[in-house]
Amino acid sequence: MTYQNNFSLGINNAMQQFLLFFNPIPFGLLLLGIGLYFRGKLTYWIQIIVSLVQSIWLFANTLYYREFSDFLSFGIIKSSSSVSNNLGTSILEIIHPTDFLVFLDVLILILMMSFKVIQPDMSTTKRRYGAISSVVAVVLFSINLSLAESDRSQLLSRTFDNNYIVKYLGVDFFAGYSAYQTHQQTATRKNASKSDVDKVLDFVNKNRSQPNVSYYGKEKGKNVFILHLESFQQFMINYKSDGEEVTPNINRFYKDQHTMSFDNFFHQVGQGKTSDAETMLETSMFGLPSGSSMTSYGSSNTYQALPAILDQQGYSTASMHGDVGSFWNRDNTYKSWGYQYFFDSSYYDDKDDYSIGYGLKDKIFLQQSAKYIEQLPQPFYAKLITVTNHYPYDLDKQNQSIDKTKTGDKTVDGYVQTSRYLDQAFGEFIDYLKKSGLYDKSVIVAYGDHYGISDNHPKALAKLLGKDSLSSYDLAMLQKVPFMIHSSNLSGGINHTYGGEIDVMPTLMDLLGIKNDDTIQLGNDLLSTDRNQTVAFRNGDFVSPDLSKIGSKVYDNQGNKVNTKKLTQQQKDILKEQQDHTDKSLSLSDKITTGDLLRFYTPQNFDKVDKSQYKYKYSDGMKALKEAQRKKKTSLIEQNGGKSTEDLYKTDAPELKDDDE
Ligand code: GP9
Ligand code: MN
Repeated sequence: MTYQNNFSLGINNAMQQFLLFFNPIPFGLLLLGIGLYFRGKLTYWIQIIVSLVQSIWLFANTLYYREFSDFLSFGIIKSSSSVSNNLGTSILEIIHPTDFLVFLDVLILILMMSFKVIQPDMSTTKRRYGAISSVVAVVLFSINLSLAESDRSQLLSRTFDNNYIVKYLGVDFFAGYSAYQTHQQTATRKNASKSDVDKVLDFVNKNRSQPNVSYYGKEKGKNVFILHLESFQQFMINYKSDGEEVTPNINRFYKDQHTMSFDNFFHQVGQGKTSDAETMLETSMFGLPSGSSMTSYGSSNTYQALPAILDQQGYSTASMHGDVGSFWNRDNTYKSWGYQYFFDSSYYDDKDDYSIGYGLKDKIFLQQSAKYIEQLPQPFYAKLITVTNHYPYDLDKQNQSIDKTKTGDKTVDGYVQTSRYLDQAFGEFIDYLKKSGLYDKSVIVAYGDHYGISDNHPKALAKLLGKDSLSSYDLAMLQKVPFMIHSSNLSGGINHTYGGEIDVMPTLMDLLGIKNDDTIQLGNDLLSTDRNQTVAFRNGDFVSPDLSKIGSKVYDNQGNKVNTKKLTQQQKDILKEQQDHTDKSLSLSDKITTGDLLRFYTPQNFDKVDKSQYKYKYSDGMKALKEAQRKKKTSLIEQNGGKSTEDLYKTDAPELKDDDE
């Protein structure tokens, strides 16, 4: 019942339906059978405890799935210290009373035992029953596994999607599998060697596209802003709610004559959500099939990340975010990526009503960021991560300026309100950049990190889009997020190339004129003319300008299902090549990450990052910033004759108005 009601596993045929019913049995038998190795009452209590543990596992997965559309892996549990302190904010909103029904069996069994409705039969619990049930369990599991493989080959060797594993083999198997994987992590790193890099280089060099001569180096030496727009989807661009434009400022930026906007740009995140987006943007590597690459490997791995590369080109580099530094293990990962500064929530004034959900409200966060931006010696690379437009899309009354939508789905209806708020904050920030002069001295990149409304709300989403229903193809197209590059010397327009987050780093490096012909990156420059336009999703699906593969189905670019048997040989070859490209990109990315392969390879002109040189504690960061300004007198404040530009920043944040009075 939990499978059917709480997870969307994409059941396509009778076999899958059958396996969904069947797969709890082998493991149920195996685990409950443990009790049969014991005698008397103990048998029953062991079985009750086994039931309880399974119920807890199912319960935890139900809650986790509701927010992340995925299962709880041991990778995530292992990293929970950095996630848990924030997850609490929305957990109560996730729980449904019916979720507790998974404990019903345990409760009934305990009552029956306590009131002696069940009388343990001391004479018949023979040990061989334990052995028999174990053997039967193994046999049933073998049947399960071979039926699964016949329906979906390479199920376990590819494992791009945890949903597949649960659909075919069950949540219990998934638990064991994921525990095993975590244990393997340690071993994988040990087993990796220099020769593994050759295969990677082979692929990467073939995939590398030629930079476009009309763009290469065009933005050399300019400041770079990365504006990370939380959960902001492409469909919000020019979207009207009840006739009212929701995000006028972002829309204006999108259409600006100096903005290159991409309308076939996809997020490619997995379970790591924001952290996956950051990983792709700044390392051109994918996140992991499960868990977050930043939390699992960010502290220990070797990287050749964008901040480090720019640092070595004379840039100041900073990430700013109104949440605690430990979230997604940023405080460690950023050191490996070579960020000189990480202005986390400890750098920002926080009063009672300044924060909501995961951190500082965007208007307050961006306004306070100005005082750090103006101190960075130019050129700088500054990433600002917003967060108010985050599930569950709550916003206090005083900040609401548009009505909720009326789909009836609580998770969905606040989305336009927080998007509007994000838009206003964005507008205020852009105004400041204009007034302070930074606007013309900077490349401003703005992008949405991932979906806001997950595939689990198809009905509400369809209503928002004015459609009757949404197909799998429609849902895949809804994974588009805005990607915009603004600079006063660029001529803007809408670029239709297919690409995604993995492609941002090579694009920026080419624009900035940084040699990029021997690095290990899995994306390619969005402005190149000879680029591969197959966009890999983290689950192994892909989309492209022609054919797309979603789930087990192939679609044309109008969203019609394609009968692959009727394709021409040439089309079949292309399709296969696209699947290979997708599989290879993902699996090589995983090999690089899990084997920490970059420790064996350093591109020319790149100095290995020394993590120990970075300290992000407030006092250390401020000391370093002071020192940097003394050495290099190119910060905005310096150019402004030592006078702060903070008063140029205008915000209508109601929380700050109260302060003045
Ligand atoms: C928290 C924020 C949210 O710091 O970046 O991350 P997400 O839940 O979107 O992955
Ligand atoms: Mn996010």
